[in-house]
Amino acid sequence: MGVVNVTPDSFSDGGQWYGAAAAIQHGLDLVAQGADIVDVGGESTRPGAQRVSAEEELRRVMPVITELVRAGVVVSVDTMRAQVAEAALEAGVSLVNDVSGGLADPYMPRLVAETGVPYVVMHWRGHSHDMNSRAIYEDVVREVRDELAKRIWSVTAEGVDPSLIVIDPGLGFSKQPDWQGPDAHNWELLTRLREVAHIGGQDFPVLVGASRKRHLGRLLAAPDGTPRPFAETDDATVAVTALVAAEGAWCVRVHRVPANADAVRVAAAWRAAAARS
Ligand code: PMM
Repeated sequence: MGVVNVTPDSFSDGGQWYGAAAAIQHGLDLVAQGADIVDVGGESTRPGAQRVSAEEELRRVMPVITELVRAGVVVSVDTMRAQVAEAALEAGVSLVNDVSGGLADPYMPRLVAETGVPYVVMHWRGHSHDMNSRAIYEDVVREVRDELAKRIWSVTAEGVDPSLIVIDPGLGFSKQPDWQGPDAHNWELLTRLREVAHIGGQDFPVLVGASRKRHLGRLLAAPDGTPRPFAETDDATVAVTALVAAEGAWCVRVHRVPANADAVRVAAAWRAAAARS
């Protein structure tokens, strides 16, 4: 899954694809580079971000979604708002990626249920403006899994087909970016994805959004502790992609597609060979 953030302020690529024409071209480029899905979002979720209005979100994403769908691209909409998801679905998106897992907008699960599209339910503890204050866990894997289980029960009670749910541990969302010590939340989740995804006796498909996140910049910090800038963490993202794809992740959400697409193919060959032996 390649990312098109139509925002002026996203964490990793804010402003680069803010204009519709640039965003559309970028989406087409991502597909040419090997993306199976293009994820279009109009609201930044970087830590500390304030919300934009639904009107502004629609203004940003709709021209891009409409054009990419027209070009035959499989598009997902990255939104927490049912109003935006509904317009995007009418325009032909194939998947709803809701980082709040149905918590931000009570109308979202019913809409998804009615349209019968795959639904990415991410682990989320609240909006970005103060999400870091919620990054407190005794056992991050157990708590993320339990909170995802509650979301799954809740959205299936609203009619969402469980076979269309994809779960996401929500890397960087109310998670500390440390790479060692008791608060290495993202790394613990990454290394125990199978446990996170085993809910109610079922193994849910998993989407991983590690690309350019702060835990990579922290890991690769300079000797004086300055984090590596996010645009220089793409190689580390590829390493994570190879590892989680080999573990069976369903999808990785990435900003730079080519090397990640190669890593996914390596992992697929790896898994196939392992299954034969
Ligand atoms: N991360 C961001 C935005 N949308 N969606 C899913 N499902 N998972 C994620 O981890 C995720 C997401 C924020 O990243 P960006 O602003 O760098 O694109």
